[in-house]
Amino acid sequence: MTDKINELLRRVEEFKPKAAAEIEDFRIKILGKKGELNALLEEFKSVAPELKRELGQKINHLKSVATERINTLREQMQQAAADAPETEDMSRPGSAEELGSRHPISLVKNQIVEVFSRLGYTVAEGPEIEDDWHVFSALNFPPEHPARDMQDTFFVEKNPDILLRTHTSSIQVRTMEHQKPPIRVICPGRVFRNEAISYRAHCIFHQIEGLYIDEGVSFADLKQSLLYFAKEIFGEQTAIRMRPSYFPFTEPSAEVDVSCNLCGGKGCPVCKGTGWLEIMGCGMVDPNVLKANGIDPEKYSGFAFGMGIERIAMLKYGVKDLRLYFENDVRFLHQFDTAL
Ligand code: 2NM
Repeated sequence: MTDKINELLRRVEEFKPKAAAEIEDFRIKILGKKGELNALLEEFKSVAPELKRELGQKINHLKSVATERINTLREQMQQAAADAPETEDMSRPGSAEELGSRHPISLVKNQIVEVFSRLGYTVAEGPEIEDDWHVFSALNFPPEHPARDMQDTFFVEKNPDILLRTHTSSIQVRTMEHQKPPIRVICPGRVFRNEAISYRAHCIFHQIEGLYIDEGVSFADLKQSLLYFAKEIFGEQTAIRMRPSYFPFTEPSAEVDVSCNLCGGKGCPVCKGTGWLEIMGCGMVDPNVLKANGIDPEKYSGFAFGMGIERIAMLKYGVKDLRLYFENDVRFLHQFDTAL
């Protein structure tokens, strides 16, 4: 047994690890529960009593030498790692952080909101999943109106009362519910229509609608507000014209065109030779809509307007295909970095 102890002592003293993991392996092998030291102690139990004293001392000595050696080797290994020269080349140039850029739809939305906030409008928002009342009934859409058809509107599950809003006018209905005139709100948001996707149509797009209700609001107020808006967005030289139109929620209603900036009104491929570009719809809020929303049409009148943000951005930036707004190709998105 003395030979075994001496042999183990020699191995402990000669142990020269190359890596930190070797030290732990060695510790388990020698000092671990099923290690060689415990095997010796097991053997020690059956040693003759007169030899116990000497052998016991030898084993204790072996244990303390082994423990100490392992601790020392561990410390040396840690120190060596800390002292090792830097392997990274600290003089290499850093990798540039690429900055994101604002989406053109957000840029144009912010510009439009900015213009109307100068006219005293505040921003209102509302839910994208709506009910029939806020999207259609409160806005004077008759029960058989084609916009209510499956063809145009996305319904949520099988309930015909729950649907994705097809315009942001539903936000204005919600505003009229909890606010008495004077009301001046601008409502940006995502809208949803069941349309085939092409360069000029998408099933998801962005609208911004405005509503102004007070005593004595007239069509002349509407015209001046929209002329101011057009000049702010498309430039001081911009003119507008209005063409009679129809919407369920306004009477009278009109389409608004701006003079084509590219040809100065002479006619070019962008304005299809007309000198004018359609930018929005508008009108005087139908008395039926005021009544449905608890506002007395004898006392109050108002105007409303609505536009597609994608279309305004296309005209402003010359974007030819609506689908580009939804593909998020950074080569497209980065072109608007400094657009504002
Ligand atoms: C448009 C065109 C004309 C409109 C009407 C209303 C409300 F809530 F007052 F009835 N909100 N938006 C409106 C009017 C929207 O978008 C082309």
